[in-house]
Parts: sequence; C-alpha cells; structure tokens
Amino acid sequence: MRIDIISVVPGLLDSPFSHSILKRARERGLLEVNVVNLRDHTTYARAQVDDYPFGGGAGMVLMIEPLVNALESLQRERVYDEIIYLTPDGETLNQPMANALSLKTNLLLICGHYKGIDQRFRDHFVTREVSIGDYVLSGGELAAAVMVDAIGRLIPGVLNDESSALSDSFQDNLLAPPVYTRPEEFRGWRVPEVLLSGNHKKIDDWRHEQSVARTKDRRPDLLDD
Ligand code: 6GU
Repeated sequence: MRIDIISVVPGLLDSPFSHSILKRARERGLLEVNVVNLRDHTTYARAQVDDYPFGGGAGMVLMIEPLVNALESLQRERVYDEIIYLTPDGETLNQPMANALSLKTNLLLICGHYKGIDQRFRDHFVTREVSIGDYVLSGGELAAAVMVDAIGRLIPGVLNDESSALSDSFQDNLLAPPVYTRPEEFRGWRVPEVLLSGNHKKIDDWRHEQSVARTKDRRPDLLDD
C-alpha cells in the first residue's frame, strides 16, 4: 500500500512512521508513506498557500490552487482509491473503517490547517472526510499519523503474529482482556492462576469473560450493536 500525505507542516510527520511496527512495514516493502509539502506546489509569491476567508472572520484558509497543483502532480504518478480530507467535521475513524482502508492500494490524505481548506476543493476532489474523534487538533497531521498507524498495522504481513490484530480491542466489538508477564508474583500480587494452568480452553474462556466484563463496565455502548 502507498499513502501520500499533503501537509503545510511536513516536519510534524518526520518521525511517526520511522519506528516500531510502521518502520518494519516500510522496510518489508508493505507500506510506502510519502509526505508532500504543499508549499512546493504554490505559484504565489513567498510560497503562500493560505489567505483570509471571504466574508471575514478569524483564521486563514488553505487556497484551492496549491492543493489542486499538489493533487494533480501526485495523480500523474498513480490513481488514488480515496482522497481523504482530515477534518473534525468528518466521519469518525473506527476499526471497521481502518479495516476497509487497509485493503486499498493508494490513499491520499490531505491535512488542513488554520481554519481549514477552501470548500471547493472538498466539493470537487475529496472522496471522503475523516475525523479521529470529538476534539479539535491544530491541524490534520497528527490525525493523519493516527490513521496511517491504524491502517498500516492491518496490512497482511505487517504484524508478525497474524492473529494479533484480530484479538485487538474493537476488532470484535469487545475490549481486550488483561495481560500479565513475569514475574508470577510481585509485592504479593499474583498473576491469575488460570493463566498458569496450561489449560488453553480454560484460558480462552477466562479471557473472553474478562473482555465481556470490561466492555460492560467501560464501554456498554459497544454491546448495544
Ligand atoms: Cl482529522 N483534524 C483536526 N484539525 N482536528 C481533529 C481531527 C482532525 N479529528 C479530530 N480532531
């Protein structure tokens, strides 16, 4: 999979894809991430990419022309399955959406900044608008990093233990059960005996019970649907 990201603050995306699981995905050639600086695609003086909103008001708006220039230069190289604008008024990212996007070949993420981007770009070029939750970030970059992480780890071959993405919280609408590792006892706090029993049927049953109990307690809304 290839993910291109258009940003006015590309430095914010210098490191998130260079560690741990996403680093390995890129090294294995399973994921390619490319950040494009919007300022490299403007024809305005002093690399200007934003301007005051028509009608007045606070904040700046990203202009349509640099966005279209950047988009069309990328589209000369490949066809995008989705052109996604990251915005707090988009559809909220969830596990089913990440699962579906992990099956695509080419994604383009557009990060807004300031007051957002000219509505005409959204109307005529964007295929999907995504938010990562009900709070406001200063720009779309951190949201883009979250999306790339949520999607990238689902690409087949990225996680070593193929079953481990399936046992995540949310993958089956249940939160993950508690986990323990050595030592068996620390300051008198013992690991639940069932996990030391070697009885895999009992362990699976216990984990499922714990998942259901945790979900009822913390996220009863997940059990409704
Ligand atoms: Cl995608 N962008 C911004 N600026 N804020 C957000 C967001 C996106 N998702 C949640 N808050």
